[in-house]
Amino acid sequence: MPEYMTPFTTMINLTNGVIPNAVVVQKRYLKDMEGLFADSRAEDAEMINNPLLYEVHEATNNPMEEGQLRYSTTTIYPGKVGGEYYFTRGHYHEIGNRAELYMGLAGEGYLLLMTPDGEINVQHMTPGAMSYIPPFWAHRTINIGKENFVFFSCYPSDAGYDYESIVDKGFAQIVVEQDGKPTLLPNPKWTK
Ligand code: PAN
Ligand code: ZN
Repeated sequence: MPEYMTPFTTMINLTNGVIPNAVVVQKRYLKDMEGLFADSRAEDAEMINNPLLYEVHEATNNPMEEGQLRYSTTTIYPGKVGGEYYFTRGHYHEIGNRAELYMGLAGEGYLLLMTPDGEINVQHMTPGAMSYIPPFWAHRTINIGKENFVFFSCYPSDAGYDYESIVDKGFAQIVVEQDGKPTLLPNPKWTK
């Protein structure tokens, strides 16, 4: 006989991403992102202010076992470091074949995806956009607007996070403001 978990419902504020009874709220400041922005001088200069770039509200602590799901919201604040829009650290899933679903709730962002070979894919996310992250793609979200960019994520509980590969190599492309528009450029720090 399986042990039956009790079903439950979580309330989510669809405009600001707040989950009132979140089990974990993570706040990521610039100092948590050291070395990730392409313009190191701009990053160093901004470190004095150490702005809050984004926060994650985790709705559950469902068991980290195959078959279970977890879900969360992420709010990325508007801002730039050396012309590069604020983004999440980005990761591969530790168990590489685990997929994920994102849904845009407020504001405007890019979902930047990359295979281990450095192939890049970009999805434009606005409220209602449902973006699928297939297995094995690294993923990072970027606020390309002037308002908070808020999205919902749902992922297998056992997916895990591989941040180290991104810290070591970065993403092959960056998103910077050029002529007032978000523009993809090769990342000068990228190493294959
Ligand atoms: C998301 C991310 C969240 C924050 O829930 O964890 O948006 O991004 P980083 O984890 O890269 O800092 C997700 O993709 N979970 O698997
Ligand atoms: Zn993920």
